[in-house]
Amino acid sequence: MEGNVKLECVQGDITQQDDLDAIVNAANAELRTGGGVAGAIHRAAGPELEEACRPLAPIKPGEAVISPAFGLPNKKIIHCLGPVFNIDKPSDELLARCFRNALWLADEENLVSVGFPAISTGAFGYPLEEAAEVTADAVHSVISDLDNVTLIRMVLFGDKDLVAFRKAFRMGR
Ligand code: AR6
Repeated sequence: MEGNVKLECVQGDITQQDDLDAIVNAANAELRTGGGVAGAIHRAAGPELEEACRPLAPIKPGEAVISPAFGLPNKKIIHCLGPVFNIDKPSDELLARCFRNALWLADEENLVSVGFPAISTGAFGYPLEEAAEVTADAVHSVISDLDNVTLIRMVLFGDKDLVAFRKAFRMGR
């Protein structure tokens, strides 16, 4: 717990977080289906999602926009564009902005629980440990601003990702 906010790091699939109000998509600028997290979210949500996202695109690195969740069990999907590591610069600030903007947006929308994948650590090439540190700092930096969000869950796909994020969030194992 940090104030009124519970922080969790779990291993799992971001499309299987039935108890969360919102999940975050590691999107592409055009908010199209794509691969990785984005592909999994769009497949699970159905084709209406791409349709609903069209007027919201394009987005810039660090930006966050929100849509309905359609076939997913959550209320909303928050789409963030992470930086391509060392191409979109400063990569650490742009990655931090994703987490801060997504949490502020969730809070404004009265959402109480939000799940994040490890944005930018797949196709966008951000080294895992560094991304985990930037993420943990960014999350901690906005917690005191949040009035509605009371649960933030990092949903890590692999073993190594879980270890790196638990370490960065000082959770031990
Ligand atoms: N649940 C949780 N984490 C996942 C899942 C899942 N279902 N699938 C993959 N991961 P990526 P990026 C992990 O590439 O680096 C897309 O094609 C994965 O192991 O999805 O921000 C978009 O269209 C990795 O650790 O996101 C964009 O073009 C992390 O999620 C681009 O990739 C992020 O991997 C975005 O790249």
